[in-house]
Amino acid sequence: MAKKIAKKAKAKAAAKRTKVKAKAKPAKRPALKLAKAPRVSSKPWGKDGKALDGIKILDFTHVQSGPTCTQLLAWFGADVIKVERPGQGDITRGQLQDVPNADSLYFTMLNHNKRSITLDSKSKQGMTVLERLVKTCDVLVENFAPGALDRMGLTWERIHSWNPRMVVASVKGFGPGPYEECKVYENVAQCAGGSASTTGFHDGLPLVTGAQIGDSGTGLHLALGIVCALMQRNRTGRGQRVLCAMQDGVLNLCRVKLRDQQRLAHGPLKEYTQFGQGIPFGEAVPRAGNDSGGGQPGVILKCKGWETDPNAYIYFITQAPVWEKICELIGEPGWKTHPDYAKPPARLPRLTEIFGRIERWTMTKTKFEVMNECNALDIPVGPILSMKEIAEEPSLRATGTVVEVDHPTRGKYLSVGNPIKLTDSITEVKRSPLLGEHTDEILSRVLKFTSREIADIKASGATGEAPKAQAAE
Ligand code: CAO
Repeated sequence: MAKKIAKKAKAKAAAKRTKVKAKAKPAKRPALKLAKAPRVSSKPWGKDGKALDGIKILDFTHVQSGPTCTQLLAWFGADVIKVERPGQGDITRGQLQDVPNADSLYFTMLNHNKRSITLDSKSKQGMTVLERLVKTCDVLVENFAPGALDRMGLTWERIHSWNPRMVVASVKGFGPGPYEECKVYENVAQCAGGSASTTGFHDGLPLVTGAQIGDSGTGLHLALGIVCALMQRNRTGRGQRVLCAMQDGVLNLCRVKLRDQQRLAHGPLKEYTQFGQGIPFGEAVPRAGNDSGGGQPGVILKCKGWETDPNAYIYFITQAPVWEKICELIGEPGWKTHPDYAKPPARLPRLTEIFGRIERWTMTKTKFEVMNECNALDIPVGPILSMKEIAEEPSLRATGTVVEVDHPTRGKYLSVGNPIKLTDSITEVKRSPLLGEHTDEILSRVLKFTSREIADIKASGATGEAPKAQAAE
């Protein structure tokens, strides 16, 4: 009997299990958490405003590094209000002037799409205006000498108490450390950031490069820092400080050289031309002439016309994957299989001879003919383009990388447009402002001072003289 009951209970339990199984729903996947975002726009691409619409920048920058940064932000749609000292303004307005009584190209090419207000920040009324600017804007960008902003009375603590949402972004020459108080210009940064010691030929002087990696390079870094700080503010509600030291910015761009410094501890840098020439390496990364930083042997070679044209040259890289095509092209098919030339390690000690042979071929053609013939075979080469050729290049005009801008006092001039292309935030390059051109409209429309208050501010001399009639377009 007991056995019968146990059997029955077992059968019941089994039936229950089957029932449960039948009832059981498939395991639920955890729901995908989609990022919260506004509805997807149905407006045509490029017709739904700009990336940084609504962001106001208090632009306290001058010379090159800071203005590069705020120009980029302005191109992406931020309202950039450039605060300049009455009478003089940004010192570059008068530097390297080519047209008398007109803002220099130095200034106009770095300050597009901005508004200018003149303000003596060291006067009482000037500080009243600045306070309202701080309370109204999202970001303050400056590249004064170390301590200058504090001396003006605009300490981080004060700014943060006036507007805790404000991002305060600075370019300085050096970060905290022994040199933090130093004033720094472009070439100082190139030297201190490791660029100069690694640029030039191994038996020559250190060289600075024409690319403004200290100024414009650091401005570019700062712009990224600002956009990140604004993104974080969306979550935290508070602003923060952003610092880009020019030494750090240059070093970041010289990253491959710090890589080579460490490789040097494990033996000579075999892809450097000096290895093939049998020149011993010292303790520090040497200047590598025109060697490529990526490890693929590359040099600058003469092209047809080099005797008279200083830019009739081409950068040629003997990339391993296209070596056989190069051999065919230059008429050395035997090198494809010859043990002295077939493999990259065998070629390293023979690079001078190999490039000499390639140059005998490039010298029979213009740099553009070399470019066309090589690219047809996927062999990467770089024609040395002069600034004249770049200025006249139709494809750069078509993409807005080179733009013609009209200016009321200097007329038409060429500038470099926004090199960063967004499909839904199209850059329109607008001329730089005249000194103090927007003082009135900023005081009244942006900062909402009454006409009585504006009259008082002006009478105090805080904004300097009103711009002349020709200043308004
Ligand atoms: N109203 C009143 N005073 C103003 C003003 C205004 N609107 N704008 C600037 N000033 C004052 C500053 O407060 C400062 O006064 P103090 O010296 O009394 O504090 C003064 O003008 C000079 O400013 P500065 O020291 O920044 O300018 P400088 O020409 O002597 O130095 C530079 C220029 C670039 C070397 C320095 O600003 C610097 O090292 N900046 C950081 C690094 C940098 O950006 N370098 C790149 C420059 S581009 O090659």
